[in-house]
Amino acid sequence: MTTICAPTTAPGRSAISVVRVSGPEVGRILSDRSIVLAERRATLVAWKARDARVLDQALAVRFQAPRSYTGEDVLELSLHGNPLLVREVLEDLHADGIRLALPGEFTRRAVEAGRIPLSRAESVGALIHAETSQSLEAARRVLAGGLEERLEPLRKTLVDLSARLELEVDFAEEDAVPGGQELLPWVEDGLLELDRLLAAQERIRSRGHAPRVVLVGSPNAGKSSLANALLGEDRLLVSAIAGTTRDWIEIPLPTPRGTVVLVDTAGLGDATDELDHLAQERTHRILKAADLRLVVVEAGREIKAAERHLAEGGASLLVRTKTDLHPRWEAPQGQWPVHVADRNALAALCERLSELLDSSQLAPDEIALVGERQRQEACRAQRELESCRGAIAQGRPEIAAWHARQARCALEELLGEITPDEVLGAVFSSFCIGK
Ligand SMILES: Nc1nc2c(ncn2[C@@H]2O[C@H](COP(=O)(O)OP(=O)(O)OP(=O)(O)O)[C@@H](O)[C@H]2O)c(=O)[nH]1
Ligand SMILES: [Mg+2]
Repeated sequence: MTTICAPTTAPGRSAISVVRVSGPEVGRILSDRSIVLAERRATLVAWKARDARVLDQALAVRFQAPRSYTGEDVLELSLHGNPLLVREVLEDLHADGIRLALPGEFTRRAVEAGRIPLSRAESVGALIHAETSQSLEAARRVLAGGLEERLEPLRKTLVDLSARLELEVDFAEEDAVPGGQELLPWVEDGLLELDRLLAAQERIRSRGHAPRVVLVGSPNAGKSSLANALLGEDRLLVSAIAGTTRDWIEIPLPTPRGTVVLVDTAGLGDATDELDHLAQERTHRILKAADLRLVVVEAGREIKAAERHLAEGGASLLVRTKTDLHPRWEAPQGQWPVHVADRNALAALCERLSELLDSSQLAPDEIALVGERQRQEACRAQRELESCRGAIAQGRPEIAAWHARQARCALEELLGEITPDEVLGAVFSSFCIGK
């Protein structure tokens, strides 16, 4: 195994930058520099280049194999956080025969050394890239071993299921009625469990980013004014001239339950020139990425077919603006009347937007799968269990037993107990360098 090194902190200036070295040459690198480190104890050292120049005063920690992140000898150097300094240290190590780690290579070594199963390693990547507190929590639970704990009973059930089905095969000739029917509830329970894990992942994934709330409507409907009123600041350009907003603009809106992203757009209507046409095209494009559409229509006016269409399909709210100009008008059921100075209506709308964040909350003991690979293995286990159910119903225990075994294999691969090399390559290529 070669020895590898990489910065483990983000590039740029900071108080501290950490460089990690892992592999059998760690001891040699230290003794070449006459540094003696007690294991797992932070020690201030003068970190020297190979030509004995002092590069930095660094805090060094040594982890001895196998009690380290990678399972190998590891050295972590906390340097002053200047990218030039970090580069000098890495170049010097490189000249010493230590190569730069590939993305995710430290974690890959941890998996190969049996320090952590693949399913947990994947959650390390998910933890670093999580953009919402829900996806962060989901990754944290898998990293803490929640997935193995959760799937162990199912794995045991599948082992027992195959064994029982094989017994049915052995005794089939003595039995007049084809057996295995009493095992159907086991299969159903397994399917239900996989369903739950997949559904939780889907919920978290669809909220892997802050929810996007797109304001859409005719020119001059009051979209930008409504966005400003919700934000409580004069952020967007507003005017009585139709067609004020051209590009779509994203602005984070803090709500009591977290942040949603408001997206103001160019008004939709009869395009009068090339610019109008281009601006409206952008609005249509961003609408596809909306988690919620706020269809903005001035109060008191007839709703156009296009607006009704936007308000009916999928997640949307019909908001009626400028109610101060139409004091006698009453909003029909299900529509949201508001004007820019109506604090109560604005607060109620903001509360409604924050519900978008709530729907993705994890229940206290809920576990969600992490990443595409885990999802695919869970789907494979599901397909095998469905085939198993079909075979039992047809009185074919030998075929059912085979599918039950395949379902168990999928589950073990999901957990990373069996992992082909190319799977490891695919998983870790999406990691960052230094992880
Ligand atoms: N009285 C009153 N006027 C409003 C209200 N909301 C918006 N307006 C006015 O309506 C006009 C259009 O407002 P905008 O917010 O620019 O409308 P828009 O939908 O963003 O328009 P485009 O960007 O052109 O598509 C401006 O003159 C605003 O001052 C409101 O609640 N009450
Ligand atoms: Mg506007």
